[in-house]
Amino acid sequence: MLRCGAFQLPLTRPLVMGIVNLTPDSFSGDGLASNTREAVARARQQIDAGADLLDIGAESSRPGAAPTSEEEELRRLLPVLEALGDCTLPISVDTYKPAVMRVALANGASMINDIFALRMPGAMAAVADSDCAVCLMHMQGAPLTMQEQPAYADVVATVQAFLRARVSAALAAGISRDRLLLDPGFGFGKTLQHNLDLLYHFDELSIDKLPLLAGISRKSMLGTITGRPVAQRLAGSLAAALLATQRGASILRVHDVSETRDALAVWQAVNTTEVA
Ligand code: 9MG
Repeated sequence: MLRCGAFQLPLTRPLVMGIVNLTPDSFSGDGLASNTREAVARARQQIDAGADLLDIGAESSRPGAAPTSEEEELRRLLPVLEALGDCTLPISVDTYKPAVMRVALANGASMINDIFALRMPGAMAAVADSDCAVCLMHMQGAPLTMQEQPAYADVVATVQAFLRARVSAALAAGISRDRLLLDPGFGFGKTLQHNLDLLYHFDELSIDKLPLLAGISRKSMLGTITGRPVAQRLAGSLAAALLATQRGASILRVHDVSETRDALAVWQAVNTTEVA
C-alpha cells in the first residue's frame, strides 16, 4: 500500500500514472486560459482512459530544457489544480521546488514527483510536513546538460547507492516508508546502454522492497532503438512498460493510458491464470 495523502493506493496490480504536461509546447492555444482548458481536458481524458493517478508537470525536464521560474511554474499549475478540485484520483505534481511543493500540496496534490529526489534545500521539509507520497528519482546532473556526457563506472550500482542514500535521508527527515516510491530515472543523464542496463536489472533497484516507478513512455531511448519519431513510439512504449512490469514496476508513468491498460490486462491475465 502506498500512502498518498488521503488516498491509500493498493499495489497489488501495476498502476498507471497518466502524464499531463503544462509546458507551453504541449498546447495549441494562445494564453493561460486556453492552456488551462486544454490541460484540464487532457487530465479528464487520462482519467476516462483508466488512469489510477495523474502526474502534472509545469516545467520541462527534457534534455536541454532550461529551468522555469517558481512564479511561472505556479502560474501554469495553480489554475489546473483548482479546476481539478473535484478529481477523485490522486494528483501527483512533478516539481523539485520546495515552494511549488508546498503550494501544490495545499491545493489538492497528494504526491510529489521529484526528479531531484528532494535534494533542493527545503524540499525534504516541504514534503515531511505533509502526508503526501513522494517519488525519489535518480538523475545525473540537471536537465540542461545531463545528456552531454553521461558516465558511470557501474550504472546499476550507482543508482542503487543513490536511491539507498535518498531513502535514508527521507526516513531521517520523518517521511515514513509507506510514502516512498523509487525511480531510476530513465533518460536522465543516461546513454542508451545505461537505460538498457537499468531496465534489464530493474528488479534489483528496489531498496528495502519499496515500490518502483518506471517512466519510459515515448522516451528517446525508444526512438534510438526503433528509429521512430516521438509520435510513433506507442509500440515501443508498451513493450518497455511490460518489461518494467515483468521486473517489478508498481507504477508506470505513461502518455497512452488506455493502451497501457490493455497491455497490462493481457500481462495480468497470463500472470494470474491457473496453469493446467
Ligand atoms: C517528470 N518525469 C519525466 N520523466 C520521468 C520519469 O522517468 N520518472 C519520473 N518520476 N518523473 C519523470
